[in-house]
Formats: sequence, structure tokens, C-alpha cells
Amino acid sequence: MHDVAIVMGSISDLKIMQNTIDVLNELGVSFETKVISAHRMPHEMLDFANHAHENYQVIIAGAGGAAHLPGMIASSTTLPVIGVPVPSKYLKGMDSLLSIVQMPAGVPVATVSIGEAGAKNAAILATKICALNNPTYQNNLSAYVQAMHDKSVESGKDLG
Ligand code: RP5
Repeated sequence: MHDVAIVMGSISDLKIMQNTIDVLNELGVSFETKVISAHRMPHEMLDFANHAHENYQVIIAGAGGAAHLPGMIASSTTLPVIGVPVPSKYLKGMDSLLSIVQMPAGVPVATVSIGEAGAKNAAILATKICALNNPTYQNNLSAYVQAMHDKSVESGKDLG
């Protein structure tokens, strides 16, 4: 049992999804990471989605191009799904973004921005959801926000 599942459509998505992994580690959140391709592993994808509620509280799904993974997982689970549009080679992730965000009514995917910032925000958003019932995660989030604040203040200190 882990709080968060990170799934990605290909190992080639790891460069971006590593940002999600890093932030969840920083926030002390328990998670598991898997490669599940919607197009190359459709049966495994449905099996994962059908059983996800037994193992996790939130799913983060990253994919690029024809990025059907987050939406298809969302179609087969009652868990909240956060979609990360991974930058693609030719369309720079606009294809990924539109594939993930333009879901039909009734099947929501909470879509974050393309790339690194989105991947980090997916981790923070997932932690906020889990923190609703977890005081440790609430404290870890507060510390994360404070550290971000202090870093911003520090960055401008020597400007004169
Ligand atoms: C998507 O196709 C994956 O999420 C990945 O972003 C993209 C390309 O996959 P590879 O051809 O690099 O495996 O399903």
C-alpha cells in the first residue's frame, strides 16, 4: 500500500517524471512508480486502473504525444487522476496537453502544465490530496512552502 502511484507511458518520460519522484521524496510521501503504456500495454493499463483503489489514494499519470494514459486510467478508477503532459519531439507537448486536458464530461483528469513545472506540481497536488487525512504530510507541505519562500527571499538579497 502506497499513497501515490506514478505511472508513465514510456521509460522515455522518466526525464520529466523524475521531477515528480524528487518532489514526492522531498515531501516524504510514499509512492510507487510504473511504466504502463496505454497503447502498447492496454490490458495491463486496465488491470492497473481497476485495482488501483486497493493500493493507492491518488494516481499521477504522465504521457506524451497521443497521451491517452491519464484519461483511460481515469475512466476505470474512482481515484483522482492527475495528468502530466510530457513534452513531445515534434509538437513540444501541445499534443500531450490537449490529449490530457480535453476530457469529456464525467471523466475528469486534473491536468497540470507541460513539462518540469507540471511534473513538480503534480507531486504537490497529490500530496495536498493525501494531506487531507495526514497531519505529517500537512507539516511537510508547510515546510516545503516555507523553504520555497526563504529561497526566493535569499535569491534577491544581494541585488542592492
Ligand atoms: C507515449 O508516447 C509516451 O508517454 C511517450 O511520451 C511517447 C513516446 O514513447 P516512446 O516512443 O519514446 O516509447 O505513449
